Amino acid sequence: MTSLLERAAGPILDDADLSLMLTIRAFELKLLDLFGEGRLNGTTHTCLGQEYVPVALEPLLGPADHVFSNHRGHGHYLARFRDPHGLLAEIMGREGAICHGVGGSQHIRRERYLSTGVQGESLPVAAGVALRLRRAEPGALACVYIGDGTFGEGAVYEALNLIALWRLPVMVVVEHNGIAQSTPTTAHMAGTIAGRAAAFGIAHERVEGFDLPAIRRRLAPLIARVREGVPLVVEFATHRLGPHSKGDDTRSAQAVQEARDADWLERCRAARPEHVGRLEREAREHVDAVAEEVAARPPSRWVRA
Ligand SMILES: Cc1ncc(C[n+]2csc(CCOP(=O)(O)OP(=O)(O)O)c2C)c(N)n1
Ligand SMILES: [Mg+2]
Repeated sequence: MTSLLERAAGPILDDADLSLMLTIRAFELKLLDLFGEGRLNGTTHTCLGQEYVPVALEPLLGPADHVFSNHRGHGHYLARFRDPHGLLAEIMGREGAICHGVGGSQHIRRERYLSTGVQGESLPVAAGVALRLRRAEPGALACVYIGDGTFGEGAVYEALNLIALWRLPVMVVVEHNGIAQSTPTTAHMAGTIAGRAAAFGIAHERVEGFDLPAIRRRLAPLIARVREGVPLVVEFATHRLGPHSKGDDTRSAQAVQEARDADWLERCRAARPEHVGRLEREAREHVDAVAEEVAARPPSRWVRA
């Protein structure tokens, strides 16, 4: 039986996973600093607190799989490509930007990765891509990240209907952080995500906590079934640590504190303060060096081919 202390401290994670999660954390904090200094344009939505979700899924996905991301997508991109230089250059509009600086934080396309800031837009697109995959590249899937609030979009249900009816290889990953911008889930969602998936006969799995090896063991056979045309909704019960975007946190101090108490990093630090502290420093130094190098680059130029 695990002791109270062990449970408060959280699971022991692999260094490679931890370093990737910490790099995403450091990247997001750096972005908020750069915005604060007036050095970035546009907007940003950080995934602070949710970093472990794409890191958990990353080894379960392959290069033939498509990933559809949303407005809160930096972690999704970094977990897939480990490319903080390209992403920061994209957000800063510098040479080496993934999309020549035209897409910015929310609109990125690279190989089989596409993000959009338009809520609910990606699910119908993913359904179409999955139809093509089923016919032309059996075994590949489309993974779509959406938030709980995005379940308020009608397009989500049109897509779920076809995904179920046509047995499309789609995995919908719901990052359920309990809030949509400023509206708590309790004030915007009737019923549950599980109930909504069930209405279409789609399998649903709810994931709590951040024990990455355990999550992977549980999801691996379900994702193998997705590849055979049995779609899946995976709901991660997670926490948004930061504001919705920048400086627009409308939550009560108590709600923010609850998110902090649940933070995977706090719990990992508690388990191994020195070890995690060292990895944290390394990640911060790495991201600082990336930012310095990218900020010194000339502006990116969009040259039509
Ligand atoms: C079609 C559309 N409507 C509204 C918005 C503005 N908007 C951006 S994020 C957001 C809330 C999304 O909440 P959720 O899906 O829970 O994702 P989270 O921000 O919590 O990660 C809203 C309303 C938008 N981008 N697109
Ligand atoms: Mg949300």
